[in-house]
Amino acid sequence: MIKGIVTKSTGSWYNVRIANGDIIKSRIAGKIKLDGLKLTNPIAVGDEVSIEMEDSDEIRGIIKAISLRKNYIVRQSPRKKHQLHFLASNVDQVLLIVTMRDPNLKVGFIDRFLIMTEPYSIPAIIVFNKSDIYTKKDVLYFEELKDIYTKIGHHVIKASSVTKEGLTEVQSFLKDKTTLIAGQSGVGKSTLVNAVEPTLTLRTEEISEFSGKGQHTTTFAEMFDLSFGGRIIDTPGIKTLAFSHLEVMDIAHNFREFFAIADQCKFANCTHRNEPKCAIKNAVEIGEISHIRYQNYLGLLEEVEDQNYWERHTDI
Ligand SMILES: Nc1nc2c(ncn2[C@@H]2O[C@H](COP(=O)(O)OP(=O)(O)OP(=O)(O)O)[C@@H](O)[C@H]2O)c(=O)[nH]1
Ligand SMILES: [Mg+2]
Ligand SMILES: [Zn+2]
Repeated sequence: MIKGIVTKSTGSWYNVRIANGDIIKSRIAGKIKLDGLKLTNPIAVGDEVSIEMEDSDEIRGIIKAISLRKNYIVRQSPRKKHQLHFLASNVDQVLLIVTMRDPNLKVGFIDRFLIMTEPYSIPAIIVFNKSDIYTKKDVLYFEELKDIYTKIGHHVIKASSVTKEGLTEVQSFLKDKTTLIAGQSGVGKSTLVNAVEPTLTLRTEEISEFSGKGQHTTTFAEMFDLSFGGRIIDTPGIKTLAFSHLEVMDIAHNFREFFAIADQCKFANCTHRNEPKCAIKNAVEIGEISHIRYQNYLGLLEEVEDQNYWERHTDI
């Protein structure tokens, strides 16, 4: 058996890079499950796998085993509600790319995304991209969001592949790390990667073609080496993030600044809504916790509860 790292996953076949740098196109033997969860793609980019070589012309490796993962990021499959979809595994950090315009930043998107990285405390660097097209109002809103996320321990960078603002900073974060690059479709993920790593030529949308609708240009997650050290995983754009596989407490535990003081709430199972003597509501009132984060939190709770309600009541 040979060990390698999965550099590309399409769900039906996988590229596995072995020690000498060769890429072996591989498939899975049998069924592989993750903690009993249903996955659309049981193997993630970033997985360390053991393969056996096979004598055939097209697909040449059979994945026999997956090494224990240090961490992983999963989301609900956009197509199959009851299945999960791997974004990547064994990453050091995530570069979450957003933009105020083209496409407009969806309210709550950042907080929804962070729900996926918090279970393993994967550091997130939030890049506000396309700063070259921000209006004065956008910049003010950016400053406000920057304060919110910096305060809870995330790095925030304003960047543009057009003016090159922030690119050196992005580069210094990427150096010697394995970084998942994620964000809504059309925010400029691939363009930014190409700009900080000139040896790469990831497919991007032409500026003139861009409709603001955010078509998917990158279709599969793929890992690339950086010439200055480190690796990145370019991923397809995220259209929507749903969380029907989660419970109310999963949301509460993954808002880090809420979790940090939740032991001061009167009730141990406080959901921080209408309960008396709630430390989180108090912190929101005195401005210690961001109002924006709190509103997004409430929205997520409602969504998770609605979904769970309908699931329980359609099964009977
Ligand atoms: N104004 C401006 N446009 C940009 C910038 N970066 C990228 N774009 C444009 O935004 C569009 C989308 O860029 P991509 O790099 O393909 O976006 P992506 O996030 O990789 O998209 P998907 O692969 O579909 O998820 C293209 O038209 C780019 O030219 C930027 O810094 N400023
Ligand atoms: Mg792309
Ligand atoms: Zn509370």
